[in-house]
Amino acid sequence: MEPMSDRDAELEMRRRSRRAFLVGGGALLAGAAGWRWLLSTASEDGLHAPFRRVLGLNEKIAGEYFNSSHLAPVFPPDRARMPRANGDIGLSDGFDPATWQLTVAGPDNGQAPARTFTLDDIRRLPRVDMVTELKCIEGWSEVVHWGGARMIDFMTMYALGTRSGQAPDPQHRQDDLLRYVAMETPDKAYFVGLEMASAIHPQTLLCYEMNGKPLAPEHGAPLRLVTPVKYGIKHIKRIGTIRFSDQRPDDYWAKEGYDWYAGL
Ligand SMILES: Nc1nc2c(c(=O)[nH]1)N[C@H]1C(S)=C(S)[C@@H](COP(=O)(O)O)O[C@H]1N2
Ligand SMILES: [Mo]
Repeated sequence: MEPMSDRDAELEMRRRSRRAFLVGGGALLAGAAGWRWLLSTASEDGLHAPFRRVLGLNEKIAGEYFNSSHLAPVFPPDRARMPRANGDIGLSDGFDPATWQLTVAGPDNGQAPARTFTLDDIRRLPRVDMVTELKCIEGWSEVVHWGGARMIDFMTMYALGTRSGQAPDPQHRQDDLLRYVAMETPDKAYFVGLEMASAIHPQTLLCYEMNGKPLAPEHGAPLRLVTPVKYGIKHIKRIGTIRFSDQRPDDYWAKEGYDWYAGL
């Protein structure tokens, strides 16, 4: 192909971004953060050098972070159904949602004290509606309408997941992000690990609603993870603790022999 001028590249980038915006239905609900992410989707492999100049990305960022920013398909809301409640590990009896708090711990270096959040702290974040397919590794899937907040918005609003203690800025300060996120149920019986790129993916949500209703206990009330770029095993229900770390976290099903990434 002909080399592009910076000007051409900029126009092309705008065009692609606009198209990505229209195609990515869920992204219609996206705010500025989502827009930034959609721009970043145009930075995947196969683009001209001018593109990269326009975007101001270095190879490392483009490769490690933004390649995984592809969007999972979204569906019209009337396609949504209630999936079976599947898997109750970590959903032990005697749990009181009224006294639930989300604990967020930094890396295990004893520096950042743990912080706690209420459900209202999550509800205060920009609400995202997302209709995506929940795919279980056992072979079934269901389209579900989720309501919740983006993980990246949670991290940005409360300045979480970085070495500096500042709000994450994946495009400009990638090295400031810790490499992994671990989540576990309050009783620690179920736990998942995510690489940071997936944690900050625009479709990775902390969900408190399912098909227009508050999350039911068997589906993970008060708060669960949904990340349609991964199989259901990663969609931990009833999150109790989130920990940011540079060590790849343990993962319940990975320990049983499933792929740690469980990506789709
Ligand atoms: N705490 C907890 N979360 C969990 C599980 C589990 O056993 N315990 N199972 C996972 C699996 S295998 C799937 S497919 C989804 C199913 O979500 P659902 O019950 O809302 O359909 O939850 C995931 N999250
Ligand atoms: Mo599953």
